[in-house]
Amino acid sequence: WSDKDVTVIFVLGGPGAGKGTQCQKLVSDYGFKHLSAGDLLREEQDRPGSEFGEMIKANIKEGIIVPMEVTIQLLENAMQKQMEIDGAGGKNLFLIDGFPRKLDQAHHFERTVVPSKFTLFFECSEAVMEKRLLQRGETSGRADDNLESIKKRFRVFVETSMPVVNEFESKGKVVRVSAERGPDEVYRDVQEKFKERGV
Ligand code: UP5
Ligand code: MG
Repeated sequence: WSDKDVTVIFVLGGPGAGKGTQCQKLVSDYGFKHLSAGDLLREEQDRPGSEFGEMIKANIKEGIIVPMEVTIQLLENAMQKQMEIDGAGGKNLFLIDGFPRKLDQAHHFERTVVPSKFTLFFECSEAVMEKRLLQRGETSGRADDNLESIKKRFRVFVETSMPVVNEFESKGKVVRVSAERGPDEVYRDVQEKFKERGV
């Protein structure tokens, strides 16, 4: 696809930074479609007959990044499906949440699917993210919301995913928002920055 027809904003930030929470708010105010790579992987994991189910399950528990062929295919399918639903009059605005998590994924997606408009990056301390995730873990049922998995996710984020943010930053393609405060305060900052960027 061309970025003239399809707008993609990547939404990145550490585990528990609030990517999903902020995306939901943006969906209701701006008409974006929200595609969470993690949610798509969890759906695929639970899909009967999926050849990737076991691999996805094991990777998520360990906080390891699933091979991009799987994730990009799921994202592309979800975008295609959404565009078919919306038809010719659709605006094709997508928030892609939690992806790309590795430099080669970013390069491959932008080359083979569509270049991103920019990356919305939520900056948050590990102490705050840990507290949020442990609290969510009391009810979420997510296999990776436990202290051991959380520590592994933090490590992978710093070592493997931050280089993606840094590369986009060096190209002037990052919108950075502090995610330490409450959801509404964070969202106000997001809206302000989007306005500055002409969204
Ligand atoms: N909360 C949110 N915002 C708050 C705020 N401002 N103040 C106070 N509380 C706030 O929020 C987390 C919790 O905090 C919630 O309880 C929320 O109410 C509260 P959420 O919005 O869910 O944060 P989010 O950043 O989305 O956290 P999430 O846990 O989803 O982040 P991850 O990046 O860890 O999870 P994801 O689902 O993206 O990935 C999971 C795994 O899938 C990865 O570890 C990896 O193994 C795999 N994966 C891939 O391999 N490839 C991909 O491309 C994507 C995922
Ligand atoms: Mg999420």
